[in-house]
Amino acid sequence: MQSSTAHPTVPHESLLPFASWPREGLPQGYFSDSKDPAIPEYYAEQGYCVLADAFSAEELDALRAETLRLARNVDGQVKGIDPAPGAMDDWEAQRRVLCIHFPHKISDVMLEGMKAPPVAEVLARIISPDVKAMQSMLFLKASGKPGQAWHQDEGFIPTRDRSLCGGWIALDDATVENGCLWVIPGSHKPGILWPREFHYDRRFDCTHETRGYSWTDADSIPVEVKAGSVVFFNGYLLHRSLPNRSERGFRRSLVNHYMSASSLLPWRLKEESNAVAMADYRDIVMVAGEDPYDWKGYEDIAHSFIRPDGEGGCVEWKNIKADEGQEPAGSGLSVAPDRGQMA
Ligand SMILES: O=C(O)CCC(=O)C(=O)O
Ligand SMILES: [Fe+2]
Repeated sequence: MQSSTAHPTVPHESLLPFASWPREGLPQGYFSDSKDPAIPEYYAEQGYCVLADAFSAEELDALRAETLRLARNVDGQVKGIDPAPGAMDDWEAQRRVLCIHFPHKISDVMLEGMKAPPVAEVLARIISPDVKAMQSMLFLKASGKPGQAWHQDEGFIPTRDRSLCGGWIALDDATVENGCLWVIPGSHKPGILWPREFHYDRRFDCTHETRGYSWTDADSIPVEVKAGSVVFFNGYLLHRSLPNRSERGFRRSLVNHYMSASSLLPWRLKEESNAVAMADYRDIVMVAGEDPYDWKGYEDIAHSFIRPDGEGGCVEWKNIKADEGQEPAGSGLSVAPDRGQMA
């Protein structure tokens, strides 16, 4: 497998933050200009790319301040946590939340982040001129919080043309130590969705893990990025993140999911609906170009909620009552909460 790091033989876990980067400039696959002509080919071949310095210091400050406001849940719009009492300090208020889903539905600041011009520009070049967004996640991931096991986002959010793309905006420097994204370059290419199963690995949250592909963890690379960078990754690319092992801090990131606006989106179907072929989730935000389906109008479906972080065990861990760490045969039959939205 091709690696984009300068020293692929050194175990990444033992390196200081950014130590695997070249002495001068950026690693392969990282671009500082959203118009760089090499971006589309790199993304098509490797399944990911990074735009450095996409957000200014002021924009990052605004996104972090809004992250704090949402984590405090001042107006009670985030399901799953109580509004933070006045006496609770900012660290504790943010530490209690691993990830807020759909922040763009309750925050104009997050909505603007989703539509940021440098992000839209890259998307229009790697997906299609017409781009829509349907989902967002705001990770806070304080020290000690888990990562998310190997998965492919199209297994959660199905496009019809394989155009799904994550836009992972780093609000803090993301490093191996604090739980940056890891990817298996090129794993999007077969266009296969491998099976996803329940796991017993406490390094990860309760979301199911993808298995059955031929790569190993040794083929994966960490995508360390500076705050303000955006990691773009294909919906079929195998990716994961490890726990935040830093002493005291957050690994905050706003992740938005985008796709071509010319594909229907058969996502979050109502149970009574069997008509998959024409199903089209319309709680979307246009980010670039035109919406060929604007005649359908738009809907307000998604609500903001927090992701279970596995503290106290996942639903399956409680149901199966196996010994700690022992994965029983036949696991993976039960269903994780909200699994259609975890991406
Ligand atoms: O940042 C993470 O921990 C996981 C993010 C992820 O899987 C995604 O953004 O699709
Ligand atoms: Fe993901």
